[in-house]
Amino acid sequence: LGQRGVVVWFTGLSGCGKSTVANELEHQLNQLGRATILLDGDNIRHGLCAPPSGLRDEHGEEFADRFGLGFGAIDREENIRRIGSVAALMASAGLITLTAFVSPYRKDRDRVRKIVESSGAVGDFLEVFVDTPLEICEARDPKGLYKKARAGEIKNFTGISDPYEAPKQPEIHLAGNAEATPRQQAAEVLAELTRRGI
Ligand code: GGZ
Repeated sequence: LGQRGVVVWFTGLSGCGKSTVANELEHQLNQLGRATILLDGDNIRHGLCAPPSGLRDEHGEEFADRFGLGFGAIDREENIRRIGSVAALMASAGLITLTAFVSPYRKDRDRVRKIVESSGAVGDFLEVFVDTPLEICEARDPKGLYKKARAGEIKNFTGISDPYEAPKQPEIHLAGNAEATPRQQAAEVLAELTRRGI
């Protein structure tokens, strides 16, 4: 393919805009003729990591109980481990691999970084912190999840009843505010990729 693999790892609260910015960045890269893949909740939590439904094992237990991932710390760790390993595979095939997950735990993100950076065949890992303040994310509340979390209807909700460990030295820090458009934020990431020769 003649292109170096890279993982661009977006992290931030629910509603911070990471999926929107990642989609916009993918569009900008495609316009430049670059091959990309975007991993997000739609194709991972609802795809690869979704529990099989209706299937029962030899004891009559639903497989969902064994394979489904929730939002406790261990389940999030496993979610990120699987995504990291798929992302590393994609990047090793030369794709610019974009991921958009809350990924609230520093050690889980750092583990993916190690996998990507330590394998010469994979390439670079760029952590993009979409640092939109909680108040803005909560005001947007596109799926009504914050409202439910405040009402106690969703447990372990990041930012409300579960921690978010902000990156200490992200390669790119998007200080989100109401003014910055997703297109501008994506352009900021694109400029950094260009600067690094990717
Ligand atoms: C955080 C949750 C939760 C809890 C459901 N905490 O805005 P969204 O809806 O589309 O993004 C959130 C998504 C988080 O899934 P991830 O796979 O990105 O999480 S992690 O990286 O931590 O494994 C939100 C929705 O799922 N959601 N419950 N309790 N977000």
